[in-house]
Parts: sequence; structure tokens; C-alpha cells
Amino acid sequence: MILEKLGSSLKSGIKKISNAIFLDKKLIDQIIKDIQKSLIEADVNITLVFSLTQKIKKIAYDETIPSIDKKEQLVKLIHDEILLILGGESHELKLPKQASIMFLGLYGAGKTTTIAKLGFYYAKRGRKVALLGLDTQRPAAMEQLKQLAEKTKLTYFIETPEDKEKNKKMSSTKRSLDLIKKYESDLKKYDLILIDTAGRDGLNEDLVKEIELLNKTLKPTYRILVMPADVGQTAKVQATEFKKALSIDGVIITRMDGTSKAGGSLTACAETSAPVYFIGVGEQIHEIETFNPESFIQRLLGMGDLQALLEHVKSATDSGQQQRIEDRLAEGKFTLLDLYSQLEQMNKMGSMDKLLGMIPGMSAAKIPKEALQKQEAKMKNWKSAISSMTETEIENPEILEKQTSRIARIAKGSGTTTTEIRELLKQYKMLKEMMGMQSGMQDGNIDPKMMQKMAKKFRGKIKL
Ligand SMILES: Nc1nc2c(ncn2[C@@H]2O[C@H](COP(=O)(O)OP(=O)(O)OP(=O)(O)O)[C@@H](O)[C@H]2O)c(=O)[nH]1
Ligand SMILES: [Mg+2]
Repeated sequence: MILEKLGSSLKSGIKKISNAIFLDKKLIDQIIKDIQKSLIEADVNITLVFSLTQKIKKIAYDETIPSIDKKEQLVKLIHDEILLILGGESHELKLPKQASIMFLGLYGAGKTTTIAKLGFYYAKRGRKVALLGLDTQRPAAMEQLKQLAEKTKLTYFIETPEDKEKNKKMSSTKRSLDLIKKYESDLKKYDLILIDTAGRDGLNEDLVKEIELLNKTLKPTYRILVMPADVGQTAKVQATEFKKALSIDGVIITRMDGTSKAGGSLTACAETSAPVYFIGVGEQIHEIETFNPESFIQRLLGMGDLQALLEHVKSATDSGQQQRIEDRLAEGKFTLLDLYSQLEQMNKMGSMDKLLGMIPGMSAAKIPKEALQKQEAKMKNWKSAISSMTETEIENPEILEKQTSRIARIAKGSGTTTTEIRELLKQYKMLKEMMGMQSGMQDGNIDPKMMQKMAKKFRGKIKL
């Protein structure tokens, strides 16, 4: 369907955020680049794209936000901002008991087709609909409306060949006014009248004059501008001009199915505060939908709603990650990434103290505050170092010890020192060994003897 590409790249961006263990700068920059590219391809205004990226960066680079919260905030931000640029709340066309809608727009915008579609839509919902054809300009217009009305079994009032012959000396505007008079009493029997008007090449004086006259005579409940989605961002100029000249009440965007520029026209309408009431999504009579930004974005992102999306982020972060580590351990695999997650988890719990306290013989080792701060700084550098490693290096840190040139490269690439990286590797080795011993525990019960053995072995070695 429409904007498929935008949807899939937004989805993949959100997935990358959800699944990331580190939301590091490299990853964030890549996600931002993808989102930017697809929004621009969907013809969304560059200023809006830029403002969205700035907001993403502000959260993503904020070191004070914990990783889990950051993921949630980012997903919520992307959702909310796109919702906003699509117009925020949805607008429903509220029709009184007796209503009429006049449709305006340039040549070929989709007015006549949309009228038939809407007539069909409202008739199905119990309205007594009549179509009124006032496009006396284009010779084939009346025949087109008639055919569409017959196909949809709707009542229609048009200029007959006899009317045309009788009024052949009149201007087309006058002929339209004459039709209004002719059908005045007939139209009273219907509770929804959909009025087709003539298009023009542009919003010129002629068109404004004609529409003003029709508007004054008909006094429709609503004046709706019809625009095809392929006008992209220029929808903004069109909507603004029509709003100024003719005080339109809202917009219908047609041909959403056939263009990559749909994002441009939708967001342009939101920018001019012209509510988009319906979108046309195909040539068939039933291919019209009410436009609701929230459900539109849900479809784009492929999630039920924001809540479901956030739940997904949470579960991908918590249990998914934990499960992964457990699986790896079961397989006898333990990588640097797992080490980092474990350390981060411990840090988050503030439980280095507690953890050590559980080990007999280590309880006396009270950790001073400065040491914890030092540990945090160290973690930050380790994180940068791991980010600069290749996947093979992360998965098999042993190769770093064999090929020390790798350590130098990583240090250079991450702005850390080789000493720091060696220390990280030492911690890794030690923890891996510790894990190996732990796996000898029965049902997760800590065997005090084993603990003491571990304490003895590692006393003084866990560097903080
Ligand atoms: N694919 C697709 N085609 C559409 C849609 N809406 C309208 N069209 C097509 O767009 C073309 C122009 O539609 P019309 O309804 O004749 O446009 P109009 O604004 O009445 O044109 P004028 O009366 O000449 O000003 C037709 O071929 C329609 O079938 C849509 O949502 N999707
Ligand atoms: Mg038409």
C-alpha cells in the first residue's frame, strides 16, 4: 500500500532501536540517516525532517538517560512526531441532518470520482444522497458523472443536452447557476447533496469568481478541496491559496495509491492546518478511506498502537537480551557484549556492593563512592572500545590477545588506551572463568564452599 518504503524503513529503525544493546552514536547516526532518507523520498518537507532528527539526537545522545528509558523515549518520539506531521488528531466531517458539500479543485484532481465514491460511502451509511453536476465547462463531465452515479445507483442531477442547447448563449457559470435553480425543489428531498464543480489549470480569477457565486447561491455546509497526492509538497501552496481565496473547510487527497510523494501532500496539509478528511486509495468506487493519522501511522509502523509498540521495545530489551545471554552461556559462549551487558546490569542495580557482599570473605570490601564513579567512567570507555570492534572480535575476544595490532587499532578508533582494552580483556577472562564455575551450581543454589573457593581465587583481582 501507500508509503510502503517509508513504513518499512521506520519499522526497521524502530527494530534496530529495540534490539540494540548499545545505542551508540554510530547506530543512532545510521538510524537517523535511514529515517531521513525515507522521509525525504516520501517528499516530506526537509525542515520537518531536520527538526525530527534534532529531537532524536537530543534524546539519543543524552548520557543521563538509562538505556531502557532511552529506547522507549525514542520510539515514542518517532511515533509522536510523525503523528504530528501527519496532522495529529483525526478530523471527522460532521454532517448535520441536512448537509451539502461542494468539491473544488484543479483539472483532473479527482473531484468527480471522489463524489461518486463518497456518495456510495454515505448511502451505505443510511444517507439519502444526490449528486449535483455543475461542471458545465468540460463537455464530457456530465456524462462521466451520470455513468458513475448509475454504477453506484445514486440519484444525480446534471445538465441535459436540452438544457445545454437552451442555454448555449450563456457563460458556463451562468449555466451552472441555472441548473441550481432548476433542481432546487428536487434537491430538497435529499439529506446529503454532493456538488461537482469545474476544474481549472490554476486558481485563477475565473475559477474564484465562479466558485464564489456558486457558494453564495448554494450555501453548502462544507467546501472541500480535492488534490491528488502526486502534487507532493506543493499541496501546501494549493491549500493555502484555496483557503485564502475561498475559505475551504478541508481537503481530500486522491491517488494515494500511485505515488511516492504521498507523505509530502499529507504533511503539507497538516502544515497549513487544512484537515484531511478522506484519502482516495484506488480507482474503484469503494477505494476511499477516512483519514486518521493515528491509524495511518499504526499501519506504517505495523503495530497495533503506541502501547503495543512500547511493550515490544520493553520486551525486546529486557527478556530478549537476558535470554540471549543465558542461551550463550548454555552454549558455552560468552562474548564481550555479554560481559558488558552483565556489568551494566550490575551497575544499574547499584549492586556491585551487594554482589560482592554475597561472597563470604568479600563482604568486608565496602566499595567507596569514588570507586563506583571510576567504574562508571571505565565502563564508558569499554563501551566505546567494544563499539569499535568487529563482530568476530566481540564474539571471540581471544583473537585480540593473539593479534595485538588489533588492540592498537581499537584503541585508536575508540579514543581509549591499549591498557584499558587489556584490562577489559582481563575482566572478560576472569568473568568467563567465574561463569564456568557457576555453571557447576545446582539449581541456582549457591554452594557456600564453591563461593569460598571463588572468593579465594578472585580476592583482590576484581578491579574497580
Ligand atoms: N488510482 C487512482 N486514481 C484515481 C483516484 N481518484 C481519482 N482517480 C483517477 O483520476 C482521474 C481524474 O479523476 P476525475 O474524478 O475525473 O478528476 P476531476 O477532478 O473531476 O477532473 P476534471 O473534472 O477534469 O477537473 C480519473 O482517471 C480517476 O479514475 C484514486 O484515488 N486512485
Ligand atoms: Mg470532474
